Amino acid sequence: MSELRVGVVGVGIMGADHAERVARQTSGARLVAVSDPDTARAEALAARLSGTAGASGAAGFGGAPGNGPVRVINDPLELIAAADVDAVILASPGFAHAEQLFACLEHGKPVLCEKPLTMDAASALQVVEAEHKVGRQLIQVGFMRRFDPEYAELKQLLDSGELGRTLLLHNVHRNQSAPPGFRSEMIVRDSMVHEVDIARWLLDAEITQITVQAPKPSSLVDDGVRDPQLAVFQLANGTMADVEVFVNFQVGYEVRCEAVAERGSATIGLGSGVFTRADGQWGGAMPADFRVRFARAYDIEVQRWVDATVRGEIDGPTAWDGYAAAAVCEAGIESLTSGRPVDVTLADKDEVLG
Ligand code: ISE
Repeated sequence: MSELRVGVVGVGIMGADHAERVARQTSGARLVAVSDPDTARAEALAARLSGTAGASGAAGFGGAPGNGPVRVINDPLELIAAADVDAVILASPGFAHAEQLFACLEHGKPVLCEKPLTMDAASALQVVEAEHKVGRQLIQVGFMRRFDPEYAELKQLLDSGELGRTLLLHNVHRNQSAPPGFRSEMIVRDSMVHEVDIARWLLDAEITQITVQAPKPSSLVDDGVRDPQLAVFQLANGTMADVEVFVNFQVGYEVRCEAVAERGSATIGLGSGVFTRADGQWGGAMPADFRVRFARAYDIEVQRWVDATVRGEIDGPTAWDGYAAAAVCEAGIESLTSGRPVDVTLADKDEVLG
């Protein structure tokens, strides 16, 4: 396969960002098709990205050749089945993922699926089982933080054992504002899910129990929305993590993680760029959203997904990771309602994948 022909399903904020990334700066790949229920949006994007010249010399990449034409295919299932689409990026809303993932598996199409994998643990497990039947890993889940250079360095440091055994994580996840209609359970399933994956990855164990509680809500959020939220995870190896998620923080986008180990702690996300000290104040700029803060992570994620797909592999979070996160979030939403800890019971991995 000389050049991976990629189709993007769903070209809202994240899908459009990925489409642009593939068309302009991912080497070894080209954007051939996009699909979105908002056809005008899809048409406009296709027109903008058709024939894009490669940004040669873009940081970290060898540049891409001219992109060529991008067509709009209204039906996402038709895009997935199309003979000239080798691989798919799914950036549609989570509720559409299950059907589209099954279609990718049916047509043997490698897929980078934005989180959440699906809306609940049962359907996520069905996806894991269906992929296992295909006999090849075709699904990679878009937990892009694993590709962020700061998180990757933190993981390396913790795995090196230099600080002794890792005991716990403190996480902060703040968005400037959430889109209209972003409900309490979406804060768990669409935002906190990143910390669910990060905790499993950094602490190297499954989450066995989750508690989600909420203080009085910000007066700036819609009635009934519980924002911010505080969660505590217990992991199978005895480690723990806490998370504050506040998706209407107003100020800007901020993601921090402090790992506490036996002989020290390490913190990431303190803000890069220029820090100033002036007029009795210190500080720097905050990015407005995740596309800016995690731009490099998304670039690396998509480039590595393309390279692995060409080799017939995946290189990142698996369908199992997506399932485990879905199961934790389902329990988290239950806990948010009851205020009590909820146990997470996963299927037996060896039995499912053995
Ligand atoms: C969004 O969907 C993301 O994936 C961002 O990384 C996250 O910070 C945000 O809270 C989500 O809504």
